[in-house]
Amino acid sequence: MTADYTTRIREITDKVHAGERLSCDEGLFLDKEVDLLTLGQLANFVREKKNGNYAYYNTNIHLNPTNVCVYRCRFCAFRSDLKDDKAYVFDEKMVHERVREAREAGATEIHVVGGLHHKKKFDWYVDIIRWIREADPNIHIKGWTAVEINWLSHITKKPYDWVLQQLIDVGLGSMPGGGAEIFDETIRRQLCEHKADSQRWIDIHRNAHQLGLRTNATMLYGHVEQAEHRIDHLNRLRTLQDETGGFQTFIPLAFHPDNTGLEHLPKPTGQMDLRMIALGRLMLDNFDHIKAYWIMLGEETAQVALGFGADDLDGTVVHETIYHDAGATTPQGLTVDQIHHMIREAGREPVERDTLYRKVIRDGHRWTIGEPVLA
Ligand code: V47
Ligand code: SF4
Repeated sequence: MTADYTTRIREITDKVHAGERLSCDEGLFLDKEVDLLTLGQLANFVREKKNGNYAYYNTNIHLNPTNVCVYRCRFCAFRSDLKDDKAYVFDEKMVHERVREAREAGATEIHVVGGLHHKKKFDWYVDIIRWIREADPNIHIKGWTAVEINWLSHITKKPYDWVLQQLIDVGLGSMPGGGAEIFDETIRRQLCEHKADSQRWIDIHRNAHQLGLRTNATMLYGHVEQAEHRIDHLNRLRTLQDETGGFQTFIPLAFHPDNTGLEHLPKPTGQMDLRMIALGRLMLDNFDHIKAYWIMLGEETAQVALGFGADDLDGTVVHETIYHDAGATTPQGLTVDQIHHMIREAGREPVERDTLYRKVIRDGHRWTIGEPVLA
């Protein structure tokens, strides 16, 4: 360890303890040179300052209404061509069935995201949200990523805020953070050349925030990107959050290579997964929450992540397909008891939240929403 290294760590530690923002240079140093335990200790300090000992989860269910997609992202194993045997499209009856299942499971949230179908018109995307709302007036609909909003704007030739408003009018409650991948334009071109570019992703989230929707943000890591691209990505998110304050959670997403166009690449290691959680917590000083998405990390790493900067595990999930098509070996869902056990074993206190981070008060499968749960 050189004197310069020790001095830099001391300076960064002082800044973190004083609640000061880290620069991109400091982020790069942390990403490239600092050991996992130092990174984790710093991130855990921030995590406990922001969220105390709480670890959040929600009771949710996924709905991927179609896997047919006009795009061919190289990292995606979920998509299908129109005429593939595995191609599917949900209709009204199937949506109602999924909502009935959600209600029986006591889910407070339905997470809706899918492919961009070659033949489906704007109305179908609106109908999916409407059908959910008709079947359940209470469930929170977190749906359609910026990539879908961009596609809908393209096919209707209407601006983003018009598209978003139509969806809000039929029941959309918030947006997931997918489609961000890596913002760096050169890397993005290698991963997903034709879909919504970085500026569009940012503009759509800005628009959503202006319309009162809370959204999440993701970063896909562990493929061809380098530390410089990750820090640039986090910095672009931090800049938009300074402007709008509309992001709730940051979710680092580990690349799963099986059945993708990047199958030759190794899966990110547990070491890297924990580093990305910690780095996100340290750089995104204006985000309240960092999510360790257990489906993607595996239950074991997600549990450890609760001590490395994460304060949220996502939810019970049920019916996850995007990661399972790409080789995830986690279960497709967990029970509330299993999540409680994971959290308690990690020394944290489980708190069931709704999508907007308010406490969920339960009476069996019936629930009501309480106060925000920030410590
Ligand atoms: O945009 C696709 C990623 C995202 C692979 O907001 C892959 O609460 C790894 O965004 N390996 C969709 N990642 C999932 C997503 C998400 C998940 C959970 C919670 C929330 C939230 C959002 O999944 C895509 C893409 O970045 N993805 N294929 C793959 N093979
Ligand atoms: Fe289509 Fe989304 Fe897969 Fe890209 S990641 S190919 S946009 S389903």
